[in-house]
Amino acid sequence: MTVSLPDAPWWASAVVYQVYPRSFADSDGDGIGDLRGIASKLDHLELLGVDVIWLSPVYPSPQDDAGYDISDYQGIDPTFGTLDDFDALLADVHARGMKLVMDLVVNHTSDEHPWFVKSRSSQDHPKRDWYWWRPAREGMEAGQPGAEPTNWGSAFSGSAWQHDEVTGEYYLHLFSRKQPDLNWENPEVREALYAMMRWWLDRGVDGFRMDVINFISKDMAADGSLPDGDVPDGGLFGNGRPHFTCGPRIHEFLQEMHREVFAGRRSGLLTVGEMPGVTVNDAILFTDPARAEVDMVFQFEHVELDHGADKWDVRPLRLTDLKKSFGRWQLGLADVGWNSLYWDNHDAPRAVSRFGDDGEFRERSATMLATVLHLHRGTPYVYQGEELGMTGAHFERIDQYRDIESLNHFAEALEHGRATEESLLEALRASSRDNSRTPVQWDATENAGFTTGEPWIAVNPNYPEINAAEQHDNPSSVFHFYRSLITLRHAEPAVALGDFTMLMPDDEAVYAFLRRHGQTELLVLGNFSTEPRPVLIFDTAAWTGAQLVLCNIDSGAVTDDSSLPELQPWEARVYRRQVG
Ligand code: TEU
Repeated sequence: MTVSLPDAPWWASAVVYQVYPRSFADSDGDGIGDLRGIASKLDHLELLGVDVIWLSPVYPSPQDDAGYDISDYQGIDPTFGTLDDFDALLADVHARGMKLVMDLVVNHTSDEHPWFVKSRSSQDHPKRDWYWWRPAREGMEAGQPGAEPTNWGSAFSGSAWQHDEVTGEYYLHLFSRKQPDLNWENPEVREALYAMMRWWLDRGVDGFRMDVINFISKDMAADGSLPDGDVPDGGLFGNGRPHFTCGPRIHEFLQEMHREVFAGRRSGLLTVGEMPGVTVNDAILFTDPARAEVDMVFQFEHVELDHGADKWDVRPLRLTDLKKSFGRWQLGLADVGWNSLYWDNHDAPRAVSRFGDDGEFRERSATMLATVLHLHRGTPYVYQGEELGMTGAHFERIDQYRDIESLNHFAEALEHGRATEESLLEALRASSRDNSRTPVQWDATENAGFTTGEPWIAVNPNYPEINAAEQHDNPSSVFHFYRSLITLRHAEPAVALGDFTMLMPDDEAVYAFLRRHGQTELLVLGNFSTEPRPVLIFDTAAWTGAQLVLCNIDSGAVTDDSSLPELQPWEARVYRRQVG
């Protein structure tokens, strides 16, 4: 049962589940997941208890970046099904009391989108200015090395500019060559995108997860030029990020979008902006309800704490850094705005393999990570398979990878002699996006029950042990633990709304905090290590006799002693007491 919380937005007590359709469930044996596959697994999501499904892109797409390169915003890729399949899925999701949120990818389109095909056709085409076309750098000839309009690198290796033979100009693509950036400076572009968004809302969808939405406003000078970025030591390209992250018109664009698309619509919609590089101060502005921009943002700080020079250079996570970061976000958005909470998604390696122990303590570390995350203030997101404690792919060979970012990085680093094949494979094993893109493990039959065909990416060979069928029947499984966490958020206002106080900020192994709402106080404890660890909080005696609400060790901890028992490896506990 979900308690209704007066004065609180509905999503304070909601949990969102991300479906990455290629890897979720395949209904027709082509090896790629599809809409009917998703429909066939709604029982699983209903049993889990999630409130909202976020569907990664299912639109027509050449699939250069797994669907984040869209060639038609108002259709469904035949690989995934039809609009009728979509409507049927949406109706079923609604009938089960859940909502469905679409992925909105409007920083860029596919180069095969008719808008870009027209834009590329000539310098005079009315759609020319819908994208970022620029001539070669002054004094240089188009196509020459270094003649790109700016020195920015793309997120997927190489320059962010592509020379186009048809007109001799360059177009901007912050991601792949097949993902040209839309020019949001042009009001016609914005109007076309808003109309498309209204069309989906009219169809019944419940909101949008907005892909790299804080990149849409670029730092353009009055003469139309864009600035060069600083080149890091030994780097091949300049860093353009400061020139397009939360750019000068970003708030204006989001407020306009809100007015044009969301204002006056039914309540119960959800908007979440994916925002790499967003700071707490930016996030307060983006999520202040009075400003009418978005409900919440995905920030990236906590998933970059283990990065060295870049994402391929992984360092061990210092727990104190994680606490500092999460603590700052909790405090920053305590009064105004709202946090979203996540470990995993289709771009990140799985947290159980990254911050936990995916060997001996897989279940315990997966459930500990989940407890710590879900008990923060904010809306938690569960990425498919996370609720099963699925582990990273850790592929051995380059031909097992499918992700454009991974493949391009491998090729570029080898070409420039920056690393050996062996060290690159090691970096991919830790950080590749494909780690989390392997098919959902439904049961112990061939291909984990994901497909009857040849899966587009290999199934993790551990599926006979880690799969949904086994966990549905096993009350002490990771799946049932996630259910308990979701039930707790639904039922306990202190989880949804309580104040947050970090405890033990300097401890490198134990994550501890309080949540307080009215007379109810929760104590959350998680051991991020394989050693037993003491709980060193000021008033342990106050917790004598407190109710143990949740624990990830079957035998459970007892509190009839005047101190809190030490935490076992990767143990998590949540206590509740009444105060004042
Ligand atoms: O991701 C944006 C983003 O900046 C990263 O998470 C990105 O994957 C980065 O390169 C990781 O190192 C979004 C989507 O979630 C991602 O799947 C798309 O590839 C990207 O935008 C482009 O649409």
